[in-house]
Amino acid sequence: MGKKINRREFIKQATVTGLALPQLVSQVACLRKFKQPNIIFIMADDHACRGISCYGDRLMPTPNIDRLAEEGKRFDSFFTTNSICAPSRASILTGQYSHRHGVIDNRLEFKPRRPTLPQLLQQAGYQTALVGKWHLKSSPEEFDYHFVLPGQGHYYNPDFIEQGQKIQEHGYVTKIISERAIAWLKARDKQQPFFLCVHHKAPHRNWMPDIEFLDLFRDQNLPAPKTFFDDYQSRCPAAKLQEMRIADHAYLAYDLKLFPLEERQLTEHEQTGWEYWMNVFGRLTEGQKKAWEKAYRDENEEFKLKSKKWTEEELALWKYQRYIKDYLRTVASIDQSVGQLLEFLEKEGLAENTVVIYTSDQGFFLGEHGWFDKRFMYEPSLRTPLIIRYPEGLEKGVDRENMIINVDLAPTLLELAGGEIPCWMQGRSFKKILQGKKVSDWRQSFYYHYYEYPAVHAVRRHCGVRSKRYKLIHYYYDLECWELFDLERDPDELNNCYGDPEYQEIKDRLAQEILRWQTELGVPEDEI
Ligand code: SGN
Ligand code: CA
Repeated sequence: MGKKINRREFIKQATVTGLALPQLVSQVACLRKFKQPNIIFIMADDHACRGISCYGDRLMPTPNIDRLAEEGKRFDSFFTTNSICAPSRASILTGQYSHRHGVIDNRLEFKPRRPTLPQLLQQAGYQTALVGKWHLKSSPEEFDYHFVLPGQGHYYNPDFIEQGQKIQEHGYVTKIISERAIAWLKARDKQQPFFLCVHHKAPHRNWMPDIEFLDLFRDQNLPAPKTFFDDYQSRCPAAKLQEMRIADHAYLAYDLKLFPLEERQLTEHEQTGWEYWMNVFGRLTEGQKKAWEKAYRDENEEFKLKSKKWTEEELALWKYQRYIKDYLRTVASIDQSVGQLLEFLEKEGLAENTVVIYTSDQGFFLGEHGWFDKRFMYEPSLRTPLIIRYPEGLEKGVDRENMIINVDLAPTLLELAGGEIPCWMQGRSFKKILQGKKVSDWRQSFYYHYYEYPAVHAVRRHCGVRSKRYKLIHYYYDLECWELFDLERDPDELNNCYGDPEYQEIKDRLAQEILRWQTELGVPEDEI
């Protein structure tokens, strides 16, 4: 028997081995026998599966994203490993979990110690560009070209940083990003394959739609999820202690577009929201402001007249309507943009040899449990859309079974591009799955870890494991509490069966599974 090592020793060894290997990454792939595909990686910000019609929900039609799915493959079991922006983006770039690439929350700067996906693709002969949201604090020098939003960016008349230079654009963010992406495609070097990232701001908070979609859903009532009035019984205290309830934490002006606000509505909380609102609304031109005032005026007047008489439930449901409609209106622009890109590829004869990916940095709560935002390991924020179209060579259809995670994207794209997958990547290429082949040793569970607490929305730190049927969550740090869900019997995750003797064996097995993954992935034992 070999020498038994403890977790700390295991992690140390894994790190040391990892450090010695960048040199082993393949050099320029100039003599490849196959034609390297172009890659367009479209990533929205906070786009939940339920906000895409081909994912089965009827909230709104997204014909262009659906078309991509019809011509490609839709993954129903794609998950993020830390449901928040910067960590997820860094995982996509590195193929590593948060603790390994170092960006465990949105507050940290991305300082990669090894070549990231665009650099590895450059080594494989690609030209690379990033247009849209970056959010990793550093300057995205690893791309040949960047045109990025500073920080979270703005919906209207946004600033951008183009190759290090700040400029202000006029118009709506999703349109500008699409135009700039297409402009880069037109000007690219046609001798080289390309990797283009189109990273949208929408549908991120505060959900400001383009003027052309302000009237979408007018006079319609969109269904609220059945868990909207969740009372959090049986769950750990974290579910109650969050600060992301539509009814309580969405700002009237900034989030729900109730403007102008009356004196009585200006609590301390609303004063903050009002300042945020003035900041974003102040960016609009006079013409844009007029269109906004016209679009919201009647409903806001009605709210002013009637809301004093409403019950708490009625008020919460009104807020939900405003929230979900604005969220989906911003999605309408994303769908439009996907259509424009697909059309461009066709027109240029690029459709056949371009892999087009549609995804998001994570999922989002669209009113489930009464919430907006993400962070929790619950399904609406954990599950993330993933659609891949590559007309040459990949199988079409829907993959419901295989659990794919965000760290798998980098190795997969590298393999599709004919590059080599460096050993420091913790994800695994799912190229075979894309080709419709059965991969018998594919993972049966995956590990999740959320760290950003204390912070906005007050979601407690937790880690956990999800298998096809079960999910075990461990809240630690300021809480010590466990949740176990049987997703087959309880897909909405309302019934924590951690204490149920019927689940004793499953609970123990999953707890072992958490430890196994922590060891394998090198998760530090001490809090980070
Ligand atoms: C901002 C939002 C939060 C959101 C984080 C992280 N507030 O702080 O609601 O959770 O971003 O989002 S806002 O008032 O600035 O809109 S993330 O997608 O970047 O992780
Ligand atoms: Ca996000």
